[in-house]
Amino acid sequence: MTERTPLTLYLAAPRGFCAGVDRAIRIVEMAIEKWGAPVYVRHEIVHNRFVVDGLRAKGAVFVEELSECPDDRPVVFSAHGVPKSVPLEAASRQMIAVDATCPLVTKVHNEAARHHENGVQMIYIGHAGHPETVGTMGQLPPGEVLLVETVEDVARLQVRDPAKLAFITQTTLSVDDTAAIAAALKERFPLIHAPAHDDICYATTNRQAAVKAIAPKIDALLVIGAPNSSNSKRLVEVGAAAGCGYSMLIQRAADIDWRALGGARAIGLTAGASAPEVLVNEVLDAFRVRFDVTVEQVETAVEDIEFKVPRILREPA
Ligand code: 2E6
Ligand code: F3S
Repeated sequence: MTERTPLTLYLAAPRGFCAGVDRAIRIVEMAIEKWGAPVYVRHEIVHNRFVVDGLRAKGAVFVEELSECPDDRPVVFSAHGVPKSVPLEAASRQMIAVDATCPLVTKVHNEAARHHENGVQMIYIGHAGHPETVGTMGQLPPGEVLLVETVEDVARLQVRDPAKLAFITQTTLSVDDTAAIAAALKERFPLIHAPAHDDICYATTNRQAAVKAIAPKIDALLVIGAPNSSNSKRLVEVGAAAGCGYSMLIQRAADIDWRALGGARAIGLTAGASAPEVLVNEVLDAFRVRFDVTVEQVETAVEDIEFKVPRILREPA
């Protein structure tokens, strides 16, 4: 038998599910238990095919718009949040609607509403077209929230009154890129109201910090996550920015380009906030088949946050 090449896998921690994802999945499961199948879910509950397929097998039906749901079945809104018009429409149709928006996204919605009530125009740092962006911008009337994606966008902004401005952010952005955009906003609009830090959530922050911690030790980084998962894609970018010449998003073990990893002796592995740990184990097993693997977990933070599900699911049927 030929000897397998030694390889060290640096496993980032924290990685994988955050409290908001865990809660959103529990909400769909509990809704199916409470009301039976089918339960409709507006948009992928979290951006992961394996999670979505698992819930579909239990009786969830995934749609993109509320117009695709019947009035007489419960609907769950995804963890990314929805524009204000969506729960209003559900109420007007007298639907049972359960909101699985992550509480940390709802906090940003509330911040936008509070500023708006005070006559403050909002600037949103985020990615165009992402459901969280659509949901958060959709908390206020059209034109009240201006979108900024890059430092260059800041120079192009046309605001109503530079003295009555505030900014908020998407929760899954790159911490470093966002700091640069926030600095550009503060330079152009010195009176702008800024959130205490930014609105990037603890899970996004911790997962990016863990990648930065392993980056100096590794030849390549693999991030388990979906192509439409913002937080997962940011981990790939953070790895590349921290010096990983090869930083790649994979959905599962079958996506690994073994030839590209050929000469690597130290590989970093992490998972986005919507990627289940079972996929991490699948990737570890795939490496063990090909290499003599030593796993080293690098833990840069301990997470013990848990979010309660909405009251309607905690009450008896
Ligand atoms: C809700 C808000 C933030 O694409 P994104 O990273 O936003 O979403 P997921 O589903 O990949 O991650 C969880 C999540 C949900 N993050
Ligand atoms: Fe919430 Fe952050 Fe997760 S906003 S869903 S805790 S990635």
